Amino acid sequence: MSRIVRPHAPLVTRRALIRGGALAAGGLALSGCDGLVRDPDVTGILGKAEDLHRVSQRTLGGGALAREYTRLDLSPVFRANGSRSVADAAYRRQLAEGFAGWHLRVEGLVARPLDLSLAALRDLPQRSQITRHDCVEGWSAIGQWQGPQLGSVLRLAGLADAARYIVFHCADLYHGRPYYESIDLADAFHPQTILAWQMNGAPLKEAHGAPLRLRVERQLGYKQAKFVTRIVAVSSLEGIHGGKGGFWEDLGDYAWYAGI
Ligand SMILES: Nc1nc2c(c(=O)[nH]1)N[C@H]1C(S)=C(S)[C@@H](COP(=O)(O)O)O[C@H]1N2
Ligand SMILES: [Mo]
Repeated sequence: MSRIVRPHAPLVTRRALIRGGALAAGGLALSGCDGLVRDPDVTGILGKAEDLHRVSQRTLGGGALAREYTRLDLSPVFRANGSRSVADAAYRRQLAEGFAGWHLRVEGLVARPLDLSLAALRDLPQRSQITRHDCVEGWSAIGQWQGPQLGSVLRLAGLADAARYIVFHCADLYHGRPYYESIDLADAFHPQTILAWQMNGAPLKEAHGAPLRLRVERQLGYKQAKFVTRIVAVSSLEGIHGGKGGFWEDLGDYAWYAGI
């Protein structure tokens, strides 16, 4: 008697299921307007499945908003993860001074490089949102975030035509290496993508990324760069640290496009 023996199916994670579902649903839509949404520049750094995931989420969801919650939904405890403090001497001094002399640098492929104080960031039109943070390690928490939209800051600086990605450099070292992240322009100009200086109605605590962190609400926790000091518009992610666009992307082979 013979029988075909199949290898064990790989463990299916919740994310893989979601991704599979998005792909299956996206298949139809993709065939019609693939050329409109596919960005050839990005296919080099993304695996094919990851690129399809990004494209199908964009095709199906377009500028869809991440779900927003109410104050009643706020998590009583929002844990801090990754770097919870920053050793850098200049950062320690700025923290002690309430970040009075701190500046956010915006540079790269922009018409007007900027040095923005916290006061300047607070003076820009503000967006407040209550969203759920999902860490790839398997925990979630709902928090309120406030700050200017990243899009307003980028419009102030004036992006050059060649700009394709926005890179966020951070003040901390995690396991001895600089933390950084990057997103594409669709996420950079998404209405819920903000530079948050406030969490749950108070200035960010050090553990959560004081004085400024990224919130890019349609992606996983590791994309939410804390302690942001420098934002750079670039045409390619090549040559930036490991070249995969982020700390965990370089080190842990995490997906660059971490859509939820
Ligand atoms: N600069 C910096 N940003 C970071 C990290 C980090 O270690 N350093 N960790 C990331 C991860 S994995 C998560 S889940 C969130 C945690 O944010 P929280 O500390 O506010 O919960 O920050 C992200 N941003
Ligand atoms: Mo995370």
